[in-house]
Amino acid sequence: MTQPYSTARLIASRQPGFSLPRELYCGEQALQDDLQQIWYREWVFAIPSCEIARTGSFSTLQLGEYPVIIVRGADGRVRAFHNVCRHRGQRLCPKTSGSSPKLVCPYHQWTYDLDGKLLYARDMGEGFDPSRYGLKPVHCADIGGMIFVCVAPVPPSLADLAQNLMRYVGPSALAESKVAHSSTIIEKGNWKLVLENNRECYHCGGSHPSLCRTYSDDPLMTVMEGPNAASPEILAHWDRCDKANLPSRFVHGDNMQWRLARVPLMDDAESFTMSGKAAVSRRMGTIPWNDAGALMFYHFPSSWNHFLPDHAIVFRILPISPTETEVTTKWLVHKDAVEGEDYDLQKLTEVWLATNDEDRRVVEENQAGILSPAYEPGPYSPSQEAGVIHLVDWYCATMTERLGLQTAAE
Ligand code: 3BY
Ligand code: FES
Ligand code: FE
Repeated sequence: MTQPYSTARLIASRQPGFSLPRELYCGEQALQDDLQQIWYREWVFAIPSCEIARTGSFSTLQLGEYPVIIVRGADGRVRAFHNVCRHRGQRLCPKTSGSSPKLVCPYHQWTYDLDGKLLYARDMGEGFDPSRYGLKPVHCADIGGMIFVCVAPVPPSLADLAQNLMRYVGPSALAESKVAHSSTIIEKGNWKLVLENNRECYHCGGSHPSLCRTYSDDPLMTVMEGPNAASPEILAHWDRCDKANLPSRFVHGDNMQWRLARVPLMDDAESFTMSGKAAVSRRMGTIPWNDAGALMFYHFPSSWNHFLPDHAIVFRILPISPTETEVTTKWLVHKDAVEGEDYDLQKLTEVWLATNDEDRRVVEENQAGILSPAYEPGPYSPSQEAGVIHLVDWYCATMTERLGLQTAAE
């Protein structure tokens, strides 16, 4: 098959430490390769488990070409399935979330149990064997209240991430929380631009007046070298957290695919609010102090998160087209916190609603500039954009390994 360019060749030609070649940010073939080699092979953060707390609660997402449904069964287990009816392929559930005792196809009402078994199909004739037409499963893992899915036949190992993530988010007791607010926006930018922008705070001072009230844009606050190598302020915070058995030190996965670290906010701020004070009077889980800082967790390719003492904010990105990305943000609070009494929704959400919109604008302008034939890759700041370098290095290494193997097998 002839292609206008090869993603593998473009990646091989890139200059380390520089932004990527143009086609990787806007080409149709690049997106197809990203989907095939990354999005359909990696674990993708889907939802917080508290969103489907009860039997029959479900949530759906569109992962590239794959519609997926995640549902809680009568046994309490969370399962994921391809959201595709086994009769004639209708998308089984068109809603993004809801609750239903059974999964009923809207077309001809084939009816599936919450574990995917086909329970009922009208007038299918003698010899029809419903056991052959259960929903197709998708790999699904609930790690400490964060649900990940993977559409690959054999998913990569989650052991290392699972062990660390459970330990770090454990004190936030995500399973004992609820979604106070959810926002979904489409950014007109390639998914890698959305993620690159998230991995640095070089732009924060110029773009995020409200976030910068409580979050330091000093690269020393986001760039950590190891569990004992960070700025004196962070090291002091980690010492204090250690004494309270609050896992906080920087840990990361192979090739920096994920990272966990708890960092203090500015001037003893408690939360990402305009005042710096907690937005929710009831703390989550067993976090011991209002000023425990933000546990930062990212996982490539789909997610970044902030677990604060009073609330958590989880973010999920999904590619929509070469130049469009869906960004979903959810604000979690203790399940017994009452809106209007324990928190004010506007105060809880205003900083990150504004920040998301500010990020959307810079990402869209970044994409608009890159669409120019005059764009050429430019250098990342080694101190300010080390996180972006980790991202593009992970991306290029992963793609090269997989596209390379594919070529060798041909
Ligand atoms: O979209 C719906 O409401 C239903 C419930 C579960 C499956 N779906 C067809
Ligand atoms: Fe689902 Fe016919 S396509 S019942
Ligand atoms: Fe930003």
